[in-house]
Amino acid sequence: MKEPVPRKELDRARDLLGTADRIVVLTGAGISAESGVPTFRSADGLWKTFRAEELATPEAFARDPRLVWEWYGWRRELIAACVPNPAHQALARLALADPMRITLVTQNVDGLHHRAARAEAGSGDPTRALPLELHGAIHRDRCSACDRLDREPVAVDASSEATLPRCPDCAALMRPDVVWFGEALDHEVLGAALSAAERADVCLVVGTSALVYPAASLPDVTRSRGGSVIEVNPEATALSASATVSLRGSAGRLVPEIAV
Ligand code: BV8
Ligand code: ZN
Repeated sequence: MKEPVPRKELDRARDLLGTADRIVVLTGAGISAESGVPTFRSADGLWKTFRAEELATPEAFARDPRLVWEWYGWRRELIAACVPNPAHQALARLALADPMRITLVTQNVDGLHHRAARAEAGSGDPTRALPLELHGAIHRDRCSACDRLDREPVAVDASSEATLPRCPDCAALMRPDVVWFGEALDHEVLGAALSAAERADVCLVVGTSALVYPAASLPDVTRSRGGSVIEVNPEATALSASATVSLRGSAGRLVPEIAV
């Protein structure tokens, strides 16, 4: 059984967040773990069973688009059965309560922050609680050649290369609208995330191993400008030693306690 987080550390994290004028939040796969979405690098992670570093690359897609689509089709179905957890909900409430103060940034492609924002906004406008998606969104397709986007793609039939989705405009293969290794992030999205990190008094980092760049550079940007870094993670990470407060626990339990 994990040690409970000392009350003093929780209070320190809550005070830092409560008194901050501007907060940037960076989430990774760990925030969705309690929703049932496998993470990448933990014991039962995606990267283990699917050699994902070979699959989440343009080279893999060029070499074997059917296998890559089979992996994404499996992940899409798995994610469709998952729901946001109290950590997503608490962050959505925080952002909706004071949108100018909070910028949500996620590495995740699962869309669970969007679903939490819409649920928490009810009949209100969820826009302010929608995260900057640094690595795209798994449920969208885009054309591998032109700029065609499909926001509501039909289920992919990855049984053969002939049944893979093709662009209605140029007939090239469609691909998941995610950023693969070796691909550049959308420069507007990354620019907005970096400037939020520069302006932030606090960077709250939830559920990331902090290994993937440039996403993992966000907390360093806040700290280099004199801001604080709060980490929520059941394990120590590359970030833990330099964090102002590193809370050793799960997102679903700790985020609703400190993001109030
Ligand atoms: C770029 C989308 C340049 C796809 C993803 C050497 C060779 C080649 C490249 C590089 C290299 N060195 C560095 C690079 C750059 C590379 C990189 O950083 N590689 C790493 C692995 C070293 N980065 C890139 O390639 C990026 N692009 O640099 O482009 C460029 C510039 C100009 C022009 C051309 C090119 C693109 C990176 C994006 C890759 N795409 N995803 C898909 O999802 O299929 S990354 C993938 O990893 C996911 O997005 C994921 O979010 C991300 C990071 O992983 P985490 O989220 O941290 O997940 P992880 O499993 O690792 O950790 C989970 C954590 O949660 C753990 O710490 C665990 O303890 C914790 N946890 C578990 N349970 C809980 C919990 N926490 C809280 N509560 C719980 N209950
Ligand atoms: Zn096209």
